[in-house]
Amino acid sequence: MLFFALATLVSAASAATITVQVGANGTLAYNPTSVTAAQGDEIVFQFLAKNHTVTQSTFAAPCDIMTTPMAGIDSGFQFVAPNATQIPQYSFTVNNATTPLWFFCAQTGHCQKGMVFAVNAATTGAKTFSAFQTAAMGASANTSTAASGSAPSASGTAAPSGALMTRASVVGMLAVAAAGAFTLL
Ligand SMILES: *[C@@H]1O[C@H](CO)[C@@H](O)[C@H](O)[C@H]1NC(C)=O
Ligand SMILES: *[C@@H]1O[C@H](CO)[C@@H](O)[C@H](O)[C@H]1NC(C)=O
Ligand SMILES: *[C@@H]1O[C@H](CO)[C@@H](O)[C@H](O)[C@H]1NC(C)=O
Ligand SMILES: *[C@@H]1O[C@H](CO)[C@@H](O)[C@H](O)[C@H]1NC(C)=O
Ligand SMILES: *[C@@H]1O[C@H](CO)[C@@H](O)[C@H](O)[C@H]1NC(C)=O
Ligand SMILES: [Cu+2]
Repeated sequence: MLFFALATLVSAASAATITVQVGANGTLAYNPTSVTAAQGDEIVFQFLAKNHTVTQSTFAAPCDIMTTPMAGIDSGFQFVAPNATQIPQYSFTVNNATTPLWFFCAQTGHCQKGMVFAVNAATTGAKTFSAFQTAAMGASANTSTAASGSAPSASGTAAPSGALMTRASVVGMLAVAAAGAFTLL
């Protein structure tokens, strides 16, 4: 019990921000591809090019948006013009570090090219990031999984960094919170 209390305290005190680049240098990739996060850590996705998404799936169906036990979180398509001077950003907070979270890009064909991402994937056994990516690359193309684009427009008015952030808790077993945020960087 004492250990639990201390662990909770430490985890709360050390909440970190983990930045993930999406499509850097024109690649169909998240960088890094897989991260380890503690409860309370915020994962921030910076969309650097093209027209990608961060969309939650399951290990079993890497290229389909999760529908059960709850709707997966979804950044929607984030288009970045070649001459863009601002980039869209999307973030969510990890509420349960012992539940692995699986993601893919919903742009046509990107998931099948290995554009997938994981939080707290196992490092050994059947459900590693590598196994997930391999499964994604063997998944049938399925354009009906395209993200719904529920996120707000990236063309925000000039505002202090973070001021446009909204946060919507996602309830249910998966225990992640989604926040669509379009910070002008
Ligand atoms: C993008 O290119 C820059 C410059 O070559 C390099 O420093 C950076 O590591 C690259 N990033 C990725 C994700 O490939
Ligand atoms: C981004 O991709 C989606 C899905 O392919 C498409 O519907 C949308 O028009 C694209 N956005 C832009 C600005 O090209
Ligand atoms: C495509 O995705 C939808 C939504 O996840 C699913 O209902 C459908 O069965 C999938 N089709 C194929 C061919 O995988
Ligand atoms: C980018 O290029 C498009 C098309 O030429 C133009 O309409 C837009 O104003 C440009 N945006 C910036 C930020 O330069
Ligand atoms: C966290 O996830 C694990 C594994 O999925 C689950 O057993 C546990 O009940 C979850 N804890 C909370 C507080 O939701
Ligand atoms: Cu993509």
